[in-house]
Amino acid sequence: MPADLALYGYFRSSAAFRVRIALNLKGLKPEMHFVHLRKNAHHSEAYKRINPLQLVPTLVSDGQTIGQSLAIIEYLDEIAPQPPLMPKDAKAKARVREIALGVACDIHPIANLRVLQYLKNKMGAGEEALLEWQRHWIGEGLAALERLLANDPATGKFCHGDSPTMADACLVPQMYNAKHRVDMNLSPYPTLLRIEEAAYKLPAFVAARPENQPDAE
Ligand SMILES: N[C@@H](CCC(=O)N[C@@H](CS)C(=O)NCC(=O)O)C(=O)O
Repeated sequence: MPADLALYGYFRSSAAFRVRIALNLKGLKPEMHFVHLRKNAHHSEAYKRINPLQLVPTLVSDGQTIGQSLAIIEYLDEIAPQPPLMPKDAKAKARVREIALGVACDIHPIANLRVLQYLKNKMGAGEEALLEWQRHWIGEGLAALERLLANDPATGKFCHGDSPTMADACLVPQMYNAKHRVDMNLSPYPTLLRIEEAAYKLPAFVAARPENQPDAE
């Protein structure tokens, strides 16, 4: 267990939401630093030194900075193995990563703040077009995940088996964004909704929600 742990995040960030879920499941309480994305705090010189990519979250563990939510979650799983968020079996681990990356690589980046700002400021997209963009790409991604999970016997109460893994830590924040940020109808994704419901029965997922953070506005 590291002597000190700090998390740089933002209440609305779904990548930080993933890490908060993992920390809560493991009972870890890092020192929290809030990076106000809407006020461009992630572009400050000070934060650029902490995370050259200028994105949240960043974990600092005994002086080492770690960016990328999935790298952080796998790191946490190694330093605090209980409860495990990654299966041991190679095929199972690949499946958990496949689902997690389905969110983190194929859905989330296309609707990220900087992409939306570019579409708005450089391409002249209006509010309706921005919403349409997000709903389209999130819908494509969730439909793919629904197909992946629906008829696979490896899917249990959660994305993989009956306990939460890194896959659930990615799926639940993406569902939150779809529902609360862009007001999507999620009924075409019954398996995903069922998993989300199971997740929110656990306090670790509830406590990680944006509105439950100290910097929530
Ligand atoms: N792949 C990164 C993505 C991190 C990311 O995109 N974070 C968003 C918040 S959810 C951010 O910092 N956005 C700032 C921006 O787009 O300017 C991860 O998984 O940590």
